[in-house]
Amino acid sequence: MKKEISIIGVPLDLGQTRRGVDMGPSAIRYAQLHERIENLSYSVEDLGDILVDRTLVKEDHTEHNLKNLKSVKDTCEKLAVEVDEVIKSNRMPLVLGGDHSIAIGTLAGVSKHYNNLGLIWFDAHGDLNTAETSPSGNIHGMSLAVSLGHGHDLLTKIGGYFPKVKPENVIIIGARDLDEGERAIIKELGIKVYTMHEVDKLGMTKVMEETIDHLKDCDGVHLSLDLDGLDPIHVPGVGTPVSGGITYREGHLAMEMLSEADIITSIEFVEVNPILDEKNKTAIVAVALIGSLLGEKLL
Ligand code: EXY
Ligand code: MN
Ligand code: MN
Ligand code: MN
Repeated sequence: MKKEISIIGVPLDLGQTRRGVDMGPSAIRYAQLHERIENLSYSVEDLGDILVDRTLVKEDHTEHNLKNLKSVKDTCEKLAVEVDEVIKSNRMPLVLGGDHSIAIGTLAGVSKHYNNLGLIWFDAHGDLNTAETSPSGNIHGMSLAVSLGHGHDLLTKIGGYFPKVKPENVIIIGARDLDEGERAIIKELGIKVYTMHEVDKLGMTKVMEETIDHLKDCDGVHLSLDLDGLDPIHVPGVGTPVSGGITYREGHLAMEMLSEADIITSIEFVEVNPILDEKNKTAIVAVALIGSLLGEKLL
């Protein structure tokens, strides 16, 4: 793993309708992210937050079933530029959300640097809707589809190229709430999904061994971790909680195995909503998981 990390906050809450997730980056910083990473002998720089232009919201009510399209697009474009610059300067981006629509921007900045990017999508949801299939019109439920090249042109073409990732290089872990249209696209594109059924049945060790093996020919791997992939008992501060998720220990084991395999080249942690949280518990879990991912060990 690269030993130089650049933190980028993305205080975007417009990819969904529950306010508060824009405070996620602050909550994660407050949980001592910087210190935690520095203690692992990384050189850390915090680039601050991407500017979310909320004046665009008033223009944002025309597009069919795509809430706040212009605002999300604008933020993702800025994020893509910043992520691109971080990678060009030979550092690893660590992006803090914000809702999961920001993955569109992160991947637009990351993917151009790799010929065969792998993507681990840790989530209770598939985020594989399009405006045609979405039950909510919330773009955070569409970000993986967009990154695969499915969705509105204004989103799929961010960064000037598409798709950002090939379906055979995508692995979803922790899914337990999929819409009908998402199930159809999973089948159509042959996306590898470890639902909670597979996590229960195989155990997290096997899931991660298979994941790491599946991505062995990739020249980079992006981890997009939606905190709602974990069980809400451990992370109450998420906007779309679903019971029966990944446990705290399974989450750590997954991060520790990725650390040992040394395959992750860019990272994002999303959907921390301090307004819904209990004493910043969710941000604290996020920072602990990032610690494990970056090589923290007890002995
Ligand atoms: N599938 C539902 C929708 O598209 O509205 C819920 C999506 C929640 C997305 C969360 C953040 O991962
Ligand atoms: Mn998500
Ligand atoms: Mn989710
Ligand atoms: Mn740990």
